[in-house]
Amino acid sequence: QKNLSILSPEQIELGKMLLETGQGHLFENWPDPGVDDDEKKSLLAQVSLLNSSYPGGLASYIKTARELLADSKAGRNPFDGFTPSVPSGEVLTCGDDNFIQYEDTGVKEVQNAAFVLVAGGLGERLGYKGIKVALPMETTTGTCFLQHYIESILSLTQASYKHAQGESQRDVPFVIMTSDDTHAHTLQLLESNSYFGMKPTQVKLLKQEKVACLADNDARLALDPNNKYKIQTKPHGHGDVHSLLYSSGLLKEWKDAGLRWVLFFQDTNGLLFKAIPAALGVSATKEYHVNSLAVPRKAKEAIGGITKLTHTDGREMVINVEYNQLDPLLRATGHPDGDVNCETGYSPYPGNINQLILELGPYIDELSKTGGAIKEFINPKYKDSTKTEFKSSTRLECMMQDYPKTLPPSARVGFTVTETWLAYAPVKNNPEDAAKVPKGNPYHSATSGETAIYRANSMILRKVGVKVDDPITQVFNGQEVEVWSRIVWKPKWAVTFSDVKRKIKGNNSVSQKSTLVIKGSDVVIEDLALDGALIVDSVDEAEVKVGGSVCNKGWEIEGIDKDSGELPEEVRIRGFKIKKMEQLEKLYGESGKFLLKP
Ligand code: UGB
Repeated sequence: QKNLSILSPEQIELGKMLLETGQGHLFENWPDPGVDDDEKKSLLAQVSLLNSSYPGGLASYIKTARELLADSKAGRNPFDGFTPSVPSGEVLTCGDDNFIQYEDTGVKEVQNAAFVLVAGGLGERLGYKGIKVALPMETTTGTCFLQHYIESILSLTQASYKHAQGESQRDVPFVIMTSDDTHAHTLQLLESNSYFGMKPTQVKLLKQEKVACLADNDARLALDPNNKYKIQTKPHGHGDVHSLLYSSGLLKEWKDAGLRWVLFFQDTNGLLFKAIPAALGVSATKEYHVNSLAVPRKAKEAIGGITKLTHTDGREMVINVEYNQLDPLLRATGHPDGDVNCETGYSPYPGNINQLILELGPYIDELSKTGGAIKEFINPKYKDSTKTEFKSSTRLECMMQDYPKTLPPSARVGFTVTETWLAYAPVKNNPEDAAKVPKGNPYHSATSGETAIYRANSMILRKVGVKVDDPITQVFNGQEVEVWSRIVWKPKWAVTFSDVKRKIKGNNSVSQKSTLVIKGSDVVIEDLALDGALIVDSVDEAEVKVGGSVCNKGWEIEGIDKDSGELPEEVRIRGFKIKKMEQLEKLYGESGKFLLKP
């Protein structure tokens, strides 16, 4: 009461709301006016931000928290009444006719799409101090994830225009969700690299705010132990992307501009864009409101399982069940072994890789009802079995793939499975944890993320008839990986399987020790025998044909001891570096036709 005089009317209203929702402890022991007034005002300014950045406001946050905390204390399971079964979806095999057809359809649709990257996570599991999108995706060229994503979107858009024949060309929007942990660095990375060739007006950064921490089962907001005028906050999860897109007004803007699709993806998957065109083709062909891309999942792998859930009351949904929930759900529903591989060597539940394609119209309709709020969960760590006290404060969390949970049964929700080698190689685990991954399960490390790029490109070249040598097995940072020829190309050379097929002619071979980097857009490889390193770059106006026999000492993958000396972090976490001994490197900087045939 005494302090009302120092607060604005809006702050007084917020204070009342807090008192009504059982948060009086926030104001306990406040000194008289004149002492700590700025600090008191800053607490209410923080409350105002927490209130405005949560759909429904803080009162709604506290209400949901109480309900979920009560459920958690009572041991109620969010899947009560649901039986899991294996759903059926579209299965794609890279390079077959079906794949090519879907890819073709998908490319046409790209100009009607908006791309959304969720990049607010700090990557604590990876133990990397910088932002993850700045990490090199592979170290042969040093291209970082963000550059690759942007160049892929630009090249896909170009390819889409070619199909459009005369329709007006639009710059497809690209949104990046950041957080306080990643925002400034992401902006700096973009600005210092001229947005990697994208128009700055195409790119929008939306920053997610953290949510208030909860101190106990009554959902009392937790104060910072070192500052009684500050509420502790923690990240709310990638599910925030929906409410941010909705409240930013972008969805409406996109709809008015005639867009039809919104594609979501995560921060460190260097393979994803190889599967995006075909997956978008599936969405367009099957008219899916929601399509999630999935890959075969190894039991206990830290990716969610796409599951069909059938309730005793008849409700059905196909939804991601997160990796920590799948095992208990299976055990509770008649599968005593829980999350185990079946006879294929994989879990029968396809693995969610959080690449979601939503149809914009139904998406807006749904968000108009929910404001973008996503079903949340809570994961308190209790001090003991009485479940009365927490070890540390907790908070509500939400995941972007839970969006379909509120959809009506009429919604068309599907998924598309494709090969892991083609579509999924995230960089999430630090070397120490990766080395402990059970044999046969993927490492999800910087080491496996990079070697997977070479494997995918080698496999694609094999599919179009190039004789690429078998890989050798090597161990880096305690992880056994296949090392294929280091084959890398820019998205502007090939952004679909069909592009690769068109640009590779005749009889070609690449030895295991080789490195092949194709940077120019109009480069045709014809009758090339490569045993060494070859790097070809060209301006868009140059037509280059590359063939003949290229033989030199090449570039070698050299293992390093991660614990020795002062290694840059991005080298340390992969356990190897590229040793450049000898190469043939050509740049065609003018228009014209050129032949490179040593
Ligand atoms: N992210 C945010 O933008 N904000 C946040 O508050 C948190 C994260 P993680 P996770 O495909 O590999 C997900 O931590 O959550 C971004 C799926 O839930 O890498 O453990 C962050 O920057 C799981 O089902 O992954 O697991 C990153 O881009 C499975 O699909 C993204 O969200 C798994 O990813 C994911 O964050 C996977």
